[in-house]
Parts: sequence; structure tokens; C-alpha cells
Amino acid sequence: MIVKSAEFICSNTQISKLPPPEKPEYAFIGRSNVGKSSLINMLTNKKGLAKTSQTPGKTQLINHFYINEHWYLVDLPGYGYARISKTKKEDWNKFIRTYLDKRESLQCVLVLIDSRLEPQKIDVEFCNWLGEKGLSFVVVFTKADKQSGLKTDQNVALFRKALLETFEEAPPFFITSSENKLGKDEVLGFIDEINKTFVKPDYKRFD
Ligand SMILES: Nc1nc2c(ncn2[C@@H]2O[C@H](COP(=O)(O)OP(=O)(O)O)[C@@H](O)[C@H]2O)c(=O)[nH]1
Ligand SMILES: [Mg+2]
Repeated sequence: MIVKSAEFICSNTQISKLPPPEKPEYAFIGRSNVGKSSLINMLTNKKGLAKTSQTPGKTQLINHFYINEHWYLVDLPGYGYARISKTKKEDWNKFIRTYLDKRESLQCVLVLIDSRLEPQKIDVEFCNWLGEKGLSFVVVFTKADKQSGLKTDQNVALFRKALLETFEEAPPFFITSSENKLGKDEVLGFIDEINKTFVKPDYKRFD
């Protein structure tokens, strides 16, 4: 897929105000600083589309970007910052989990994992939660340019192993770098394939 247009549509703090679920939608999520904004900018060829390196925990918004006038890329707030209060963390949890669990048009969750790190509990637990909810997800390893391919492969293998403790099958995964565009065609190609199968869901509007 070639991204010809990428347009910011809206930022939301309320589930009821999301755009109608009439387009295939893909949610990007990961720990703060994992490289989510950089990856979104890399995939869409737009440097400033998702802002990089904002104060972690500041924006708790669901951001919708409309790609090729066909599908939504959704930027979700990062999880796992040390510096926000417990109440705020719980609010985050509730808001995001409600969105993920209820969004009719959500096709797949892209869980971003820093390829430099060995499996982190918070990431594995989040994947397990997605599995419990029956949500389809893939793992996108970020920042692969930062170390050797061997090191990346080792961390990928360890993460798969951690998931296989709960899952019968490991989900698909992608190795990416926003620095050198590694994995770009693969991630976009994956989304393109799912877009082809999209059927507009029945949904209730709460106007
Ligand atoms: N070398 C390298 N640095 C990256 C890559 N992706 C992100 N970064 C850097 O990691 C930091 C956090 O990235 P950002 O996209 O803001 O992360 P976010 O908090 O998940 O949105 C920034 O300093 C980025 O420049 C990558 O693929 N390669
Ligand atoms: Mg960001």
C-alpha cells in the first residue's frame, strides 16, 4: 500500500464522540517512549502527524487519522509511565480498555515493543488481556536500528516465548525501524490485506 493521504481527524476523551465505526480501524499502542509517534510518522510519510516525544502521560487522548480516505489509524495513549498517579492510571485503563473492547470497527491492535528490551511484564500482561478479550493483535518491534540483528532476533524470540506461555500460537510480528523505514511495507501490506475483508458493522448511534 502506498500512503497518499493522511489526515488528522479528531482527538477524543469520550468514547461516545468517536467517528462512526464505518471504516476499518487499527489501534497503535505501547509503553510511553516505545517509538509510537515515530512509527506513525514513518508509515504515513508525514513527519509531524503524530507528535514525537511529548511529555509522557500528558495527553490521554484517542487520536484518529484518516489514511487514503479509506481507513483509520488510531494513536492511543502510551501505558506504563512511572510519573502519573494511580487514579490517573486507572482512568487510563478504563478508557482505553473500553475503547478496545467495544469498538466495532477495530480490526487489529498493533502492540509496539521496544526491540532492545527483554520481555517486560506490563507488555506481556497487556497482550494477555487482548487475548482474553478475543481481540486480534500483532506485535510490532520498534527501534531495530539501535542494535544488531542478532540482538533483535533474540529479544523477539524471548517475547514470543513469553506469549506462548498463555497463547497456543504466537501472533504475527513485525520488526521495524522508523530511522531506516524497516518493516514499513510489511506493516502497510498487512493492513491492506485486512482492509480488503472489511464489512461495515452494524452499530447503534447515541445521538
Ligand atoms: N534510533 C531510533 N530512534 C527511534 C526510533 N523510533 C523512535 N525513536 C526515538 O525514541 C524516542 C521516542 O520516540 P517517540 O516516537 O516519541 O515515542 P512515543 O512516546 O512512543 O510516541 C525519540 O527520541 C525518537 O526519536 C527508531 O526506530 N530508531
Ligand atoms: Mg508519542
